[in-house]
Amino acid sequence: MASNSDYAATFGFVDADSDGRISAQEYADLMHRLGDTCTQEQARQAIEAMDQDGDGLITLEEFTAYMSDQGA
Ligand SMILES: [Ca+2]
Ligand SMILES: [Ca+2]
Repeated sequence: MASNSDYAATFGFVDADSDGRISAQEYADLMHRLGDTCTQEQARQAIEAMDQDGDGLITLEEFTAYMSDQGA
């Protein structure tokens, strides 16, 4: 089972500009770095699935809650 600090490390990896929020653009960039194809629409939907307050950005709290729900 992953700890919160593991989530924070993963979050920091995705948060390319280190502003404490993951945007759809950062998510798409990560997918591209991993060699995956990800359209802006797919990135937006992935963000929407994690976004709890509807601001279109993922905070560490939202990310951790989502990952915990997945049992990851
Ligand atoms: Ca960011
Ligand atoms: Ca949010």
